[in-house]
Amino acid sequence: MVVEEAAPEGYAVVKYLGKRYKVRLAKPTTAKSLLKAISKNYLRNTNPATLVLHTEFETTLGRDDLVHPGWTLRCTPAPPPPRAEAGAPRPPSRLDRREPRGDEAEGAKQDDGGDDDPLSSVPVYYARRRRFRRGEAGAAAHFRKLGYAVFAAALDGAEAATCLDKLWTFLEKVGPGLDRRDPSTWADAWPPGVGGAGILSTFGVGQCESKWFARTRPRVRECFAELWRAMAHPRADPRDLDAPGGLCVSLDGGCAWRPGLKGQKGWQHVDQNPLLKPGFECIQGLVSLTRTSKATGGNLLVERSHADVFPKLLDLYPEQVRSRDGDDFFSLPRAAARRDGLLGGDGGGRHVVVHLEAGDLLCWDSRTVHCTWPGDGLLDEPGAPPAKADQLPTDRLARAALYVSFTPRSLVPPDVAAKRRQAVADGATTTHWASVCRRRDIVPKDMSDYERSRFRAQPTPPLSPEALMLI
Ligand SMILES: O=C(O)CCC(=O)C(=O)O
Repeated sequence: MVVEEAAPEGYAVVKYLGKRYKVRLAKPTTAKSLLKAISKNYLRNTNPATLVLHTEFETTLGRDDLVHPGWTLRCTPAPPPPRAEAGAPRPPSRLDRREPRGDEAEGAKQDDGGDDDPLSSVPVYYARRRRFRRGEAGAAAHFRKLGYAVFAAALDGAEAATCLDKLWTFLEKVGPGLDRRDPSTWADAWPPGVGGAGILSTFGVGQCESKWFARTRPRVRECFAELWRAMAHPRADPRDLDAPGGLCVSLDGGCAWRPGLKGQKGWQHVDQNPLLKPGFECIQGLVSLTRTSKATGGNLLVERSHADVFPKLLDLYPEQVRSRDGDDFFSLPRAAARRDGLLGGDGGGRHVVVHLEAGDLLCWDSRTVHCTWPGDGLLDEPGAPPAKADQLPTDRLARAALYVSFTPRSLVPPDVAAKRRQAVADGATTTHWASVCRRRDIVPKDMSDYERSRFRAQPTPPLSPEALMLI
């Protein structure tokens, strides 16, 4: 319900479910009297006890608070989700911007940083790096040296399009009222993301068809096998790399940035516990379903940080590391990391968002410092031709990516394997590790029953024999 204008003669024009109503309104008026006018005339069956206000943030509106034109109001409990104004993307809602919940986004910040945020103000470059073909020499050396490697077209164009289509199907099922063809429906029905970073880890995303489609594409698996072979982990059985079912896949989620929702900066982290796992242990990654640009941003990586930042974390921040209680997610303490010259200091690794085509696979060592990074403020690399000044799309996703990680089965303990089977049966989403089973279904704790009731968790679909072999 949007209060569009208050006419001088004391009427407000209210748009509700696509229809305009004229409501008698003393200007400005109280929420209570506006609601009374509306409910008396048009909304007899809604419960007027609570009003939720959507301006930049949502908040609970007291019944005597003043209502001004331009505010969007929602009654609770609501009938079908109200439609936003056509065309214009809405600013992120409180759900998008809430303080991060759960461990994965512990380092994510409420706002998108700025000059006062030590890790948001480091120079970040939009970088074109070699996109290796599978089997091409050099990918493993690049991975070893810089902490990551890009594989071109792990999904071909048709596969990437299918995957994106299935991701939309998932989003539409989770958020009733969301219609991929109508951007005006996207904002209100969008599932809440983690830490404002546009990361999906709730409502069954870890088991959705889109994810299983990507996981079962042979080229994705083969790229991981190639890196594991080169890294020669001492406890991994090399026979796993070629055997059917020899690699297990992570049950993590994905990332979808609709127009108006930009990923959060400033939460640089590693996904490997510096105390318990000091050496090479995990290759994580993402399949990009969209083409990135300097405008969209994407995944930020700190080059060489697996080798020159990660090994210092335990010595520099012993208390913080120990407080992780064995969890792999470790967010760099912002001010301290900058002060200690770990990030953005002289001689430190370059912060890059690497260019990806739709279907590309980006793999990184879990010790490599990384996070999401929106497009604003990305720099051209010194000496590189300036990147094209793209516009952010308004009618399609600015970014969609599915997280994926494969691990040799010999590194997955039997009790973890049993928990993973249960997680699949439960429709759960876990961390990026296939050899650990920590759930990450982060439904924000302060989500009201009403907010929660707007979304529909999806069960695990029937899985193919190829998919079952990866669990
Ligand atoms: O979306 C991204 O690229 C970053 C994701 C990330 O940092 C994570 O899931 O650990």
